[in-house]
Amino acid sequence: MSYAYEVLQEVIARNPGEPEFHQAVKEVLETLEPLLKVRKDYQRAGILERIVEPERQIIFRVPWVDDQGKVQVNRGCRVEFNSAIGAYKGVLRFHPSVYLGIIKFLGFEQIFKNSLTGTPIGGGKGGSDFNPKGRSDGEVMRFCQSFMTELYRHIGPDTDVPAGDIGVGGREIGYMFGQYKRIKNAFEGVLTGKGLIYGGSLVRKEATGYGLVYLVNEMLIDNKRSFDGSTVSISGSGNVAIYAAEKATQLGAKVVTMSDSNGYIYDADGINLDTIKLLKEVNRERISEYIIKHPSAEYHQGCSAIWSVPCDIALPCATQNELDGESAKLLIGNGCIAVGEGANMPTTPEAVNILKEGKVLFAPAKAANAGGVATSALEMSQNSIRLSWSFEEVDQKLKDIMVDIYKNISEAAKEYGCEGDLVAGANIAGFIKVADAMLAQGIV
Ligand code: NDP
Ligand code: 2IT
Repeated sequence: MSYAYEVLQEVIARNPGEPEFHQAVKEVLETLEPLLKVRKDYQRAGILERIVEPERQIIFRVPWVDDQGKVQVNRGCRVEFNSAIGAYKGVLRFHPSVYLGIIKFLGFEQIFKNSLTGTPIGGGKGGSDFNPKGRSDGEVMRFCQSFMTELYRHIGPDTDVPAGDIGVGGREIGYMFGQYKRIKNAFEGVLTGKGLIYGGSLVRKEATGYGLVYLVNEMLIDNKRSFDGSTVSISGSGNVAIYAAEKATQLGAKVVTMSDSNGYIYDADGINLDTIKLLKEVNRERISEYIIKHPSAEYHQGCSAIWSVPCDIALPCATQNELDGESAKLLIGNGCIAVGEGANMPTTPEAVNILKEGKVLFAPAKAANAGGVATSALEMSQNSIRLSWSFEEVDQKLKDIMVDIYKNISEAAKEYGCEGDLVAGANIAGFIKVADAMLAQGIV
């Protein structure tokens, strides 16, 4: 039994009922095998046993009062996973599906993703089972204030710096920042994704989607392909999806699908992003409304069939495990040449294998969506020096980071005998830096 396999069995036994966390750990540990064969010092120092166990997990009650005067109670949590290379960094997710297993999978992935960015940030993640959908601004504000009233004591600009994810956008970050500042009496860069007029960074809003396209573009160029003239299928219609669509369109692609949790739209003429931004960013409406303005487009109830739409490049940007084995077969059958993960772990392990066997180029989330957190790190730098960089400056830094990530993960894959396997390359390259920092810092 290999060292990695033994640790994986222990993770499954010690963390029952957390399948997403098991899935994320399994993928990383399996791909580390070639590295662990040559780096026996990792086993001697118990690196794997330590890296799979969060440094700290905080679970707390979030009571608030709804518009009807009824008391509501949600559960909040923050998993501070690893601080070997920097303060904990990672988002807060507000979605009814949130439980510890999801936050732990996200937090675990964040360690390696953050390491890949080349910036000094550790891994953490948090969230709540609160559902902002259908809630008034007042309700969202009261929830966010209650959430921060507990969270504030665990975070800080040099300790743990949360940001936004599913269900946490500019509005929620604003309410949480306001409450933190009020309690701490300190205006500091404790959250990223802040509004531009109170310490936010230009490009942070666009960063994950743009970064995804920058990285996939490197992968395409490396394989003598390009976005120009290609048909792109995107799932989701949130922050990541919208700006992935924007950048892909700028590079000459036609984006033909987008979705929300109710269904997807197909617009053969190319999706009109102004309509999507109005629907989603301003009015918080359902994507089904798109066809009212664009009657030649189609709306389909349910999300899974989105991958049956023929495309050259697929960018899953909604949520975990949204692209399964069947979908992978459909994509291959329709001639898809590349998949780039905008969401975290959107492709099931079965689908990843099918895509690999089908020779589809595959950019894994840890690398492909790292532009968001990388730009969060740039926001932290700007907060520290109390200066703001221009859009062009931040965008250029983001582009350079994504190009570097692609180079590092493809070289790592090659060095460890799995050329072209960017899943392995990303896991190995992200892991080495954290593991070596842990070695240097002793048994802590
Ligand atoms: P948003 O909340 O802005 O958008 C999420 C989108 O995905 C919405 O269209 C939502 O539809 C859809 N969605 C959510 N849950 C489901 C589900 N269970 N089934 C189908 N569709 C669903 O989130 P983001 O765009 O910020 O995040 C999307 C993904 O990208 C997540 O996996 C996140 O972890 C990841 N990510 C985000 C980063 C960021 O900077 N924001 C950085 C890196 C990764 P609906 O509105 O109906 O719920
Ligand atoms: O999954 C992610 O990397 C994010 N949602 C962004 C994290 C961050 O802290 O900006």
